[in-house]
Amino acid sequence: ISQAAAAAQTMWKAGAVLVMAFAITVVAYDFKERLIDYRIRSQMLHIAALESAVDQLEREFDQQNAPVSEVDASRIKASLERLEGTGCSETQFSCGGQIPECVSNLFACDGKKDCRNGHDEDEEFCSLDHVKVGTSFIGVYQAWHCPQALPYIRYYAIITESHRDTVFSPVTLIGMTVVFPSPHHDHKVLSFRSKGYYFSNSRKMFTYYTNETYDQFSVVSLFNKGDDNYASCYAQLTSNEDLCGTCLMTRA
Ligand SMILES: [Ca+2]
Repeated sequence: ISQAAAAAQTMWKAGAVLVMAFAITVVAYDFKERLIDYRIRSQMLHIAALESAVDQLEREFDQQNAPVSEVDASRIKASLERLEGTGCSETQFSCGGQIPECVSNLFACDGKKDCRNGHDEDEEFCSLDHVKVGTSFIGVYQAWHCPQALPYIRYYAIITESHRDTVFSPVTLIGMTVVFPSPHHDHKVLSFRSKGYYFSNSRKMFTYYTNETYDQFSVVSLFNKGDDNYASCYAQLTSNEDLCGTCLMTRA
């Protein structure tokens, strides 16, 4: 009986080993399948990224072959000036021209020509067309934090108030309403009003926002692309100037 029992036990063990070997083979096969599947998908993504990069290059090439427009020319000039510097300090306005000349920022766009070439009162530079009531912008904002990181959101901003300061004429007081879709994908639209200033002498706009959940923050928009239609901007906490995110605005 004991011999028969021992033989049964051996057979049972052999059976168990066979079942385990089969299970291991199935798992290994499944793993291999998944690995191949993963590799195929990552290759597809890689190919898609390459295709998109080629498309981008083709677009850039086409743009380079197109004649340079007046807008492109003034943008290039503005970015060159930013890169080269003007030779004037932060608190000074550069008159441009062949002979470098700087006047105080306070004298730019104050209604009286202070530069020899009168550039500090240039109609184009001192224009308030982009901050007049009713002007609207479409923006794209990406939050890094304050209070949390968010993917790109599109927003719509409209100037609701605009008053040139009677004493300090380079400053215009601004009211703005900003509308954007709720980041929680609940199809709600959020809007808030802000107040701020536009400084003609530096073409910078500061708008201040208060949110119940975190500190007051401000958005600094720079019309530094050589025209009134585009501004690069960033949001920061007003208290410590901690950078919250960056944005781009285009006149709608
Ligand atoms: Ca002036």
